[in-house]
Amino acid sequence: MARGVFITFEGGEGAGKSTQISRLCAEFDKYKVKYISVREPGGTALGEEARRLLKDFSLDPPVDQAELMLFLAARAQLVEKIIKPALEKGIHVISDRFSDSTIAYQGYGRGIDVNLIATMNNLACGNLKPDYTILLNIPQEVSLLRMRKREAATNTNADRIELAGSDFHQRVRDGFNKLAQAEPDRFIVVDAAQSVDNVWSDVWTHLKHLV
Ligand code: Z5A
Repeated sequence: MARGVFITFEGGEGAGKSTQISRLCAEFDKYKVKYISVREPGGTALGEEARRLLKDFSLDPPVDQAELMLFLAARAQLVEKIIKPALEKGIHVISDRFSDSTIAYQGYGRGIDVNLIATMNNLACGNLKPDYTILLNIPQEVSLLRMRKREAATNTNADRIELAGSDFHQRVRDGFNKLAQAEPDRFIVVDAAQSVDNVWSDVWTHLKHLV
C-alpha cells in the first residue's frame, strides 16, 4: 500500500490557513480521497492541553524555552499517535501548522538558535517531514486587518502569541520566507492577500494531482 501524503499549511496569523484547509477537505471529500485534518498545537488530549497553556492569558506565561518545549511535546504526541499511523495506512494528512512554525516563531521570532530547534524538531517528529508545505504569504498590515475584523465579528480577543508585537511577527514572516527559499521543492508559496477564491485556485493547482 502506498504511504499517504503529508501536507502542511504555514504562514503568519490570519493568513487564511483554516479557510484554505476547509476548501481542500471539501475537494478531497468530493473525490472520496482518504484524509485526516489536524491542527497544531492540538489533535490529542495532551496537545489540546498544551494549546490551552500556550494561548491562555490568565495563566503564568511560559518562558521562551518552556514555550518551545510545549509546542514540541504536543507535536511528538500528534506525530506518533495520529499522523504516522494514518500515513502508514495510506491516508493523507493535512496539518494546520507543523515544524516550520516552530523554526519561524520560536527561532526567528523569539530568537532561540534555529539549528538547535531543527534538531529538537527531528526528535519530536521522528524525522517525519511534510511532502508539501503551502506557505500562505501576506503582508503584516493585511494580516492585522483580518485579525481585527475577525475579533470584531466573533467578539473574541487576540491571544498571547498574536499580541507579541509587530517586530516579532515581521521576523516570523521573514523566517518563513527563508525556510521556503532553502527548500523550494517542498514549499509552495502562495500570495494569500488575494481573494479566498484566487488563493484556493493557486493552492489547488499544486495539489490536484493527489485526487
Ligand atoms: N505556534 C508557534 O509559535 N509555534 C509552533 O510550533 C506552532 C504554533 C505549531 C496557534 O494559533 C499559534 O501558535 C500561532 C502560532 C503559534 N499564533 N500566532 N500568532 P492558532 O492555531 O489559534 O492560530 P493561527 O494558526 O495563527 O491561525 P489563525 O489565526 O486562525 O489564522 P488562519 O487559520 O491562517 O486564517 P483563517 O482563520 O482562515 O482566516 C482568518 C480570517 O481572515 C477569517 O476571518 C477569514 O474569514 C479571513 N480570510 C481568510 N482568507 C481570506 C482572504 N483570502 N481574504 C480575506 N479574508 C480572508
